[in-house]
Amino acid sequence: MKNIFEAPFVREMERTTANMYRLGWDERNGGNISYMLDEALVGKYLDFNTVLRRIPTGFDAKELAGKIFIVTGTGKYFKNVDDDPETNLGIIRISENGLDAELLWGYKDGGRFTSELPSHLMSHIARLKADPKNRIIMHCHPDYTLAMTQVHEMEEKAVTRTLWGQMTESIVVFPDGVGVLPWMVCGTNEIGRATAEKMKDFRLVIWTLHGIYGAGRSMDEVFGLIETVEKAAKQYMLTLPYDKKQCISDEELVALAEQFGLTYRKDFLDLPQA
Ligand code: 2HA
Ligand code: ZN
Repeated sequence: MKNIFEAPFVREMERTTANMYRLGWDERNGGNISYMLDEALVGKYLDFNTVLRRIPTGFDAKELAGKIFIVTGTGKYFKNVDDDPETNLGIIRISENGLDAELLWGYKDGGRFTSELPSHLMSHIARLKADPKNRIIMHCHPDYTLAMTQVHEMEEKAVTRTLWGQMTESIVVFPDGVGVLPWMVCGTNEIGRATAEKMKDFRLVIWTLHGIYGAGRSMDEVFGLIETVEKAAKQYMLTLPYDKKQCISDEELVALAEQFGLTYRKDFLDLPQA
């Protein structure tokens, strides 16, 4: 067996959580990541016959039966993952009946996966239908995105249009736009179902007065999505007190979309009917 502490997926979780903490996206125990792993790769590091504990998932995750995830722990701080991955992370396999997570490694202090696991697993199910190569769900609390949810109308066409209008990269990076949920109690199956419903159409879902969810094939993709939304929200919030002279117009967004060959949410723009 190879050394699990040198596994690329453990290193990726360490690096990513450290970067997110450094950017201020994950205060205290804020944020969580789940990353669906390749079984053959995990098999080089762990013995699948050794199940350390069984932990109820809290809902029926049968659609993911047998799938293996590395997941941040509940109550754990992103700033500590790099120093002690075996306590702050866990590797789980969804049981055949979908009701349990079989712990294969980690949560060394008796801990368990993030309280947001239902939102994560339901989002994985939704994203895998939209993109079979999806692997990662990431949640965090970036400052300007969060601030924007206090002052902006929280409707997805309006939020997406504002973010696209702030800077050129926005529509290029998230041409599919952002989904929006109203404030809801977190950690519940209800917010999980609502998030997953949005994930059918969006890789990004903003939770009003809470944070953001991102989905993608790789850490770079998801991190980059959230980073770009946060940067656009920062432009919006930094310029909010001033008399704004311009933002990118609908016609200019169309020109960008054509230049980059984007499949984008045309219904989020107000263009004259052709
Ligand atoms: O894990 O961010 O939404 C802490 C949270 C809950
Ligand atoms: Zn949160």
